[in-house]
Amino acid sequence: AGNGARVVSTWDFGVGANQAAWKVLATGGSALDAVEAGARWAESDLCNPTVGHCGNPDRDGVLTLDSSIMDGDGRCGSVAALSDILHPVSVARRVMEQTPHVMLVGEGARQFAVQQGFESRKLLTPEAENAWREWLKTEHYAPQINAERRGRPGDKDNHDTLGILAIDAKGRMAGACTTSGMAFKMHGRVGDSPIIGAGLYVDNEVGAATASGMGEEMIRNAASFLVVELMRQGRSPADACREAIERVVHKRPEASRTLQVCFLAMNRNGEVGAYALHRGFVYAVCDSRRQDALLRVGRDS
Ligand code: SD4
Repeated sequence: AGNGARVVSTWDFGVGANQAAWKVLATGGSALDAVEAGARWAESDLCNPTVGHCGNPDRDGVLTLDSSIMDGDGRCGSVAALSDILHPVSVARRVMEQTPHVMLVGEGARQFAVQQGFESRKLLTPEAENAWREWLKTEHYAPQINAERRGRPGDKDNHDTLGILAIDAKGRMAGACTTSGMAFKMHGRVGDSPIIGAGLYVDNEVGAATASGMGEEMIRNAASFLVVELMRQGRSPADACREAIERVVHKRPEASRTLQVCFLAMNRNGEVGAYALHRGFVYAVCDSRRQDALLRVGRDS
């Protein structure tokens, strides 16, 4: 399709997510269907210790998933601390479409998913359980900067979320975000990914933004909303992401030395930009010209 459709995703596994989304966009499908398809791909990816099925558990050994989805017309839905359901992004979409609410959490979210026909089953993989048992030996919780990713599987990076943004042939935008959150987080901890405005924000009139990295910093700064509002004021996607990073640093200069924060944005014209606090952030772009582009962004801290 030589249409103006485009999809962008965080991290190297974003290439696969984009390709799943592109199948929808290339045949004239909606941005909303595309981002859901891309996020579902990541959630079933058997090599990813930070999203969906193969995610690492919390410090109590429980795998809890966070996800959100947002349409450019302002509709949105999310789930947080959801257990035993393979596709949280699809549950988030049901929350958006089938309930008067935006967000369901924990056991209530799981019960809703089951009512909606999702299968409930234990998801923790043997690898994730081993990683957790290993972690229990020291119980040392120290999220680290995503230094250069070392390739997968076997990659030990503690945090990587799939954030995916799309614009379809009709110029409609949508986004989704899905993650198992920080490995070995406190039980009940919710990150930015399911919080509309923190890990994800989409507005057809302006553009869309998503975040990856230390979720607490995104929540503190309403960061994805901030990126979209900066674009509304006329910044390019890249400039908006850079300015949002500067805000994070300004608020917590000390913490910023050791935390990673990454933003990815696309405006309503399909222009893409990204920025990260530290080196190592990559993002994937897919449109009618290229389906597997992976771009690097970042700077030395
Ligand atoms: C979180 N933002 O739960 C997620 C984790 C992440 O790259 O994105 N890591 O805080």
